Amino acid sequence: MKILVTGGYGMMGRTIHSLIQNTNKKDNFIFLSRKECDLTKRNEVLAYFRKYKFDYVIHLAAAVGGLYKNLDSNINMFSDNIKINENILEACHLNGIKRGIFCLSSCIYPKNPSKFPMDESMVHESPPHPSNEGYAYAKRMLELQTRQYNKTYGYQYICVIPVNLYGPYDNFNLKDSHMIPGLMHRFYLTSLTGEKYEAYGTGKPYRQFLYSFDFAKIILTILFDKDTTRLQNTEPIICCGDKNEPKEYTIKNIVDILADVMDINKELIYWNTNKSDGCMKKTVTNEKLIHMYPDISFTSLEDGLQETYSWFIDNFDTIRK
Ligand code: GFB
Repeated sequence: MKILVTGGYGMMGRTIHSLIQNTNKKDNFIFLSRKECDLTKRNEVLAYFRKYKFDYVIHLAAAVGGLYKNLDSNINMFSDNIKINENILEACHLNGIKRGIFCLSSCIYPKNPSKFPMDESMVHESPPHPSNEGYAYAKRMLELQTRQYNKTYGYQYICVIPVNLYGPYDNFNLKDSHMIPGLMHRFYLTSLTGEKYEAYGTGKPYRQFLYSFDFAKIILTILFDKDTTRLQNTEPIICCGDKNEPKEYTIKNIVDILADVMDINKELIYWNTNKSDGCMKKTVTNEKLIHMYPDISFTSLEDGLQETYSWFIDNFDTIRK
């Protein structure tokens, strides 16, 4: 059995790589980097798939970034992701790949949904938040295309929709990263200068979080699920970081927890309200995932942040920043 992991050197790719190292499946995986194959180039993708003959695909590769990267690059976020997804799906179909995991994100959901928490049926209900509409519409098209392939050919192309992910191997770039790695990196640099700690926005928006290792376990559980009926014509599956009621935090809650983890004096934190808040709330429910896989467990946000910070400090010289 041969499994392709696109985005093999991103946070989730490296996390899956780390998880399978001590298993008997490790030689079945091929982790693809953008240096080996430019997924926006159709001919490169088709040639790469013809060469390796994969049985499964875990499609994680995407043009991604936090709120501020999306605000700056909605054009490329749409065009690059549309090309990547179209090329991967065509290559999967042409090479007879019948099961795959395709990664979306909770930020593709409607800006003004009919209800909270949102569930899998609401992805296309109304327009996404304008801050990342390029990325959101490209990923919504991935959901549409996988559903069409499943209906037409009986494939099991499963879309998973994680809430905000964080963990080791993340991109800690101060400008383009997501909130947790961006804050962690900036707070760390500030701690070396004794100046005040800057957080962006008002701190009022709500977010949900999922630790990268928990998400990697969910992906592998679904991929190797032997109960094919459970996965037939499966709509997307939302993946949050908790078992019961959706747990969401304000950005300020997160900043306070992170300050405790990093042993920072909260009195020295100030909010730069010239920076956009982005989407105020995008609460989704895990209910379907827990019904399908009741034994899944989750890492608490405090533990996940502690593990991420320890990894960040230990690997500071080589991390993506
Ligand atoms: O993770 P993030 O950048 O993206 O979070 P989104 C942005 C929220 O965190 C905003 C606040 O409310 C920011 O004001 N924030 C506070 C910060 N300090 C910082 C900081 O230092 N850096 C950043 N980045 N934010 C993304 C989508 O939305 O969600 C992406 O744009 C992606 O497409 C991702 O899907 C999962 O959660 O707002």
